[in-house]
Amino acid sequence: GFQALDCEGIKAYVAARPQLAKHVGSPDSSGSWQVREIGDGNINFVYVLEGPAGALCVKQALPYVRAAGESWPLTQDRVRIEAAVLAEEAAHCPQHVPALYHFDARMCIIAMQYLPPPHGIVRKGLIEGRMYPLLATHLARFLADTLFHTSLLAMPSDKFSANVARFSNVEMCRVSEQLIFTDPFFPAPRNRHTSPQLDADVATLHADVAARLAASRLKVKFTQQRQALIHADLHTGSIMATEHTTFVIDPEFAFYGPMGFDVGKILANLLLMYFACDGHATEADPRTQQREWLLSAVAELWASFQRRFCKLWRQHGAKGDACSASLFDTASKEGSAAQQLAEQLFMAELWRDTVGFLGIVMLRRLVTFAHVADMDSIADADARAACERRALHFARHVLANAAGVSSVQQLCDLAQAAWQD
Ligand code: SR1
Ligand code: MG
Repeated sequence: GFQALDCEGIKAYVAARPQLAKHVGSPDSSGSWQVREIGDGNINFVYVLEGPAGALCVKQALPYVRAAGESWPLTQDRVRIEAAVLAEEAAHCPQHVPALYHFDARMCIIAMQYLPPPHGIVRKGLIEGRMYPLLATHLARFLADTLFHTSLLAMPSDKFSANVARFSNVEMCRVSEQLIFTDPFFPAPRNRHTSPQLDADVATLHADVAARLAASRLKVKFTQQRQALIHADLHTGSIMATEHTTFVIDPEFAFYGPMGFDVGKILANLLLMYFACDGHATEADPRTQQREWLLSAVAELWASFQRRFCKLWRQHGAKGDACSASLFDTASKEGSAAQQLAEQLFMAELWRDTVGFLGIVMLRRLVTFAHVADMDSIADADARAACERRALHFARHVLANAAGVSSVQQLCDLAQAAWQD
């Protein structure tokens, strides 16, 4: 049966499996291996093993939420999902996904490629003031490649339906439905906001009919729309990067859902950091450059994603082996114009979803369970409250008025105006 392992247990587990041990060293050398638990997320325990031959990352899912303890049970099937999704993502975008070496359903363990320093969690890097020149381009590529290739645009409907069933992740989705779409509008038991200065703002949110209506529309979309295999937790804590490389990790929430949720979630997290920048400013580094870079990353990510996705659509359509992808023969002038129209309509709807999702995702990180360190780590309480309030008002505005935010430039202008408030 299942057994929760500690550092020594993980070492013995790996040493007993030659195919895993080879990444670290010979089992005989296991006495000299270093093992440490490095998980800083809300859900799992993550270990790094280092030995004479190299290093390995091992993740174990316990039957509860790490950040809440045993009072909050959580399906361990999330490990199966994570293993299957890592493999699926790697089939479409291997350069941005860590290699999966091992999956053990009984012990709820996966082992994967260790990403050595200077790789680090992007959220931490951003809080320290780092910028990642290739992050937006890489994430756009990851999103376009994984979302396009797992959608109906790229495969026939029988294969698509089988995928939807294979990646069913009902219990993890219910966590997101509750925390993201419902709890922001009620004094839910697990809710908290860090700064008491926000008491009145939170009370206003609980009575905000327009924001709640927008959130319920998005909740329906999140629950019903089977558009592509989405990562579903694509925040800056789910990304490891250097200046040159980017890896997306932790797809345990993945399922067939709306593409806009992935795009919106990552944009939301870049914008949360944008609003947090002032709270981390020092005389030596006023964070002006980082703030500007974050907005340019938001704009670049969307533009680059759109380009890449439409390019894949055209390339795939030209092969003529899919269903909706081959609606138009782009070799002809008429077909090409029709395809362009199809792309515009598709992207207009996706953009509206993206804006709404980014609004609700920002809100929940400020007022429900599981915050972001970008805000929570701001030491000065008044500075933190000011950052949080600007983010909250911006998020509420774009959530309730998503249809009126017609371009990524307008989104960035709104963010800048909210920051200047
Ligand atoms: C109980 S889970 C809370 C949050 O942690 C994960 O990283 C997801 O973002 C989830 O919403
Ligand atoms: Mg995670």
